[in-house]
Amino acid sequence: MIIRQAPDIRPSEITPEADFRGRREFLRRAGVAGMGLLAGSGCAADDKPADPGELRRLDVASGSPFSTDEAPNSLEDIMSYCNFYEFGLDKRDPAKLSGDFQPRPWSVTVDGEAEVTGTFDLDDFIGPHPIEERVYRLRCVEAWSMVVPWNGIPLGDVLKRFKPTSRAKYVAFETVVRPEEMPGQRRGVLDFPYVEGLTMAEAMHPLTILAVGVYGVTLPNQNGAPIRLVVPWKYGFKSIKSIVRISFTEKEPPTTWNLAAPREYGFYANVNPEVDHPRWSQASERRVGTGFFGDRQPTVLFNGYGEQVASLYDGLDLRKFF
Ligand SMILES: Nc1nc2c(c(=O)[nH]1)N[C@H]1C(S)=C(S)[C@@H](COP(=O)(O)O)O[C@H]1N2
Ligand SMILES: [Mo]
Repeated sequence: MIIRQAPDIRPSEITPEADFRGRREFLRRAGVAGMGLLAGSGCAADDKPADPGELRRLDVASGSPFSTDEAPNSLEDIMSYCNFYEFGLDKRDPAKLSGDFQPRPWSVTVDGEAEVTGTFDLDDFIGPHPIEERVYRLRCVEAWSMVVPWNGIPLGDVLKRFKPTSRAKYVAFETVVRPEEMPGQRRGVLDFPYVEGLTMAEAMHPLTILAVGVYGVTLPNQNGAPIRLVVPWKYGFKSIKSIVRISFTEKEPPTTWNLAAPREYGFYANVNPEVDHPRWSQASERRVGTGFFGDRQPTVLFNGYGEQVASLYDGLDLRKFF
């Protein structure tokens, strides 16, 4: 089992970015030196994020060649500025309204075109894989971005264990449905469950991970606890949160934002500064946590991961398959 039952730490005890480059030192001091994560958020008293509960420490191997050395956003930024419509539409809703969500115990069902299928406890599901740190850029289709030090496991390594058949051409993902714990699901702004999908080649690509933590602790509820996808060269909406089902399919699976607005959101959703959203430009992005409003910077094709992933799309018209 990889998620250690180390002494629980409260989010208010975490001093992540301060010691980001000295992980061991950070973990040693995490229980002692609190900088008041939530207190520092500048929220009014009636606007306080919910206590996201226990965040447990993870054993994480850092130093991945896939990590960017750009400055990561603070854990406070990452936890307080979220998209997770199951908890509401406002960026602050997931932090404020996810306190009742229970990310443990958790199980993931694997089905479809594979030799091994079934429902697995999360610890068994991720257990065989060492957790790696991957510091990735996250580019939302809404034209803001962050840098997030995820902790996770390569999706491809996990999928191989289930021996997909030759008919498996895509991988579909589904988020949990729990209207009692997820107030946004009681209001039907989107058709839930939230669903997403990747081609098999995208799913097997070494950049694609299942994240189970951030900054060396288990994922906060608002960031997709206990397990979410991270596909750094695609718009953030592909990185589906709180996954309960993974299905190997022969046909391209439906995806939530494509179903909601097919002209605005395609299946591929590769970050591309030259393919504008019908209602706004994708040429630049606002980096959350810089400057007063966030400094604008140019957006890069495939979110800067073109060297690794461009060959996946050889011969594909990126305007047509947006
Ligand atoms: N189930 C689910 N997954 C989701 C979303 C959502 O609303 N529901 N929002 C997506 C969008 S639009 C983005 S930008 C990222 C944001 O991840 P973060 O809030 O952890 O930064 O999550 C994605 N995954
Ligand atoms: Mo997004």
